[in-house]
Amino acid sequence: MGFNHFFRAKTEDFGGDLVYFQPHSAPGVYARAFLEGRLSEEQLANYRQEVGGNGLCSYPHPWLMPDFWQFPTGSMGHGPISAVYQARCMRYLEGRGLADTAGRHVWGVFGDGEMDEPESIAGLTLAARENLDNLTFIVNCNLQRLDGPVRGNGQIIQELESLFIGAGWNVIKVLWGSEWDGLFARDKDLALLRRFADTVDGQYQNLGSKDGDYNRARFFDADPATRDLVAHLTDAEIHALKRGGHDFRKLHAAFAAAKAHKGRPTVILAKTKKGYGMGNAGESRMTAHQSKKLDMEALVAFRDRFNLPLAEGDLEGLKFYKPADDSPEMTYLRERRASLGGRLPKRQAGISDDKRTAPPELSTYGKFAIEADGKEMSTTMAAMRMMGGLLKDKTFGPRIVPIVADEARTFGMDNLFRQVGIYSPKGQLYEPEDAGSMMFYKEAANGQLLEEGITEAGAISSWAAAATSYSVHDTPTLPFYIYYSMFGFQRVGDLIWAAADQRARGFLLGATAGRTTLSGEGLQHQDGTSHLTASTIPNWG
Ligand SMILES: Cc1ncc(C[n+]2csc(CCOP(=O)(O)OP(=O)(O)O)c2C)c(N)n1
Ligand SMILES: [Mg+2]
Repeated sequence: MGFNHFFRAKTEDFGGDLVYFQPHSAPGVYARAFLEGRLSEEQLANYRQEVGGNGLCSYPHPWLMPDFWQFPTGSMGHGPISAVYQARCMRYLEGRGLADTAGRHVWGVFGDGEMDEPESIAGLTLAARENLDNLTFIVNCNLQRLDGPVRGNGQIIQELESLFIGAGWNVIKVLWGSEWDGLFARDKDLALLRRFADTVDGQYQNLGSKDGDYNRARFFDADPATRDLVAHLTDAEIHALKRGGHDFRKLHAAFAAAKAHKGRPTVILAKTKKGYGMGNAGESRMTAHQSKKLDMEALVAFRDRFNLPLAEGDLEGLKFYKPADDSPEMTYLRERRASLGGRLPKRQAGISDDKRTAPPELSTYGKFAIEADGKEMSTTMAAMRMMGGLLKDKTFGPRIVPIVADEARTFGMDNLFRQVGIYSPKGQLYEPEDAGSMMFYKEAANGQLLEEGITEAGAISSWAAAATSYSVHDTPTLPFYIYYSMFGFQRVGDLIWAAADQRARGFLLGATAGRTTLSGEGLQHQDGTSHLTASTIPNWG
């Protein structure tokens, strides 16, 4: 649905939408790219192998496939938080007059199991608070994760609905396919609704893996009212009652409503079956996640389910199937992408020449350090002074994005509050207590400093968005994230890896690092290790 109707590619005069893909949906994205002629059979056959650059990485990795993937979402939870801070970064770039991002949309496709990661939900309230209606999450609620049900004895969709509503999001649920509509229309006393409410996800999964007669006996017959409601349906018709996430019309309606919604981000909770179309080999099975092969029976079921024009003889030894170039399917596929601006995902590898900005001479911002004259100074203070000097440069300064997680005063950066302002899309709706002072707490819609509050995961995601805007928005910015050395680094090491994977460019500063500064404060401040941990990220200078 996204590829055919909503995900717009970058063109000459439009920056394009951004899509954060569920990592293990990569094979699906590759399959589509194969149909579009972007990937060869050989590359598909080399899936999950590097083979001298002619393979395909298992998950989205901009490092391994720098012309294809934009965002590394392989570690569950990275996609959701990165999507939030990307949508916010776009507003920031707009607010500061650095890039025109209006009208562009960030889409994120995630798993229901993935939503258990703290990072997945860490940015939700920020997205609502800053009215990020340029952001849509689609959570594929197939009720399962790798090992089993996400909430065997509960209902993940209801749980997520409460969570997102509480966080201030617009929530759209796509639960039942169109085949159910007639039943709903006749169900005047809401018997179905009660059956739905009484059925836990473990049972839904079980029902999903079974045929119509089982569903009639175990689901509809449990209440005389629902039994009567489906009395006119055959078992095959009961079997064909789809879940909403497999109904293209309902999905289209949901995507369109999400896109049109103003003032808040939207989440689409789509109820699906894991392994849909895999028949006995996986559909709604406990083992769905691990099944890698389709035997002949499952292949036949797959063919039938998707109406593929293949005889049984064709299936034997079949590796890949591609409809003829002039078939209606391929024509449609190409037309849809053409109308949405072309291929996607696609990563821009460098910066356009006209967007480059040279850094100023070292002497203009680092003179005090070069000619220290025997004066000593902590590295934190020296770094901050240099950044302060860079910020004053007329052309380079505006490109700098200072980021803190509620420790600006600790690191002697509070002068920046007034000097460059703190970004807030609402400006400043109050008179700051220290309004009369030289360094008052100034919030502004074009503020430069990102004061993220106490969220290291949020701050590093913000940093990664700015550090890759050279590629994602063809707008280079130079972010400095200054964090409490120990707390800041250890907690978000995985997100730092992800930033490196997407070829981030910027500075991370573990302030008050070392065993010298705050040893009196207890073990966690005696940081002798974060330098070592940092050095384990292979592509960092
Ligand atoms: C942080 C992290 N832990 C574990 C994994 C391995 N893993 C990949 S997919 C998956 C299950 C995902 O379940 P869900 O989010 O519900 O997605 P689904 O496949 O059901 O759509 C796991 C555990 C991972 N990629 N990242
Ligand atoms: Mg799942």
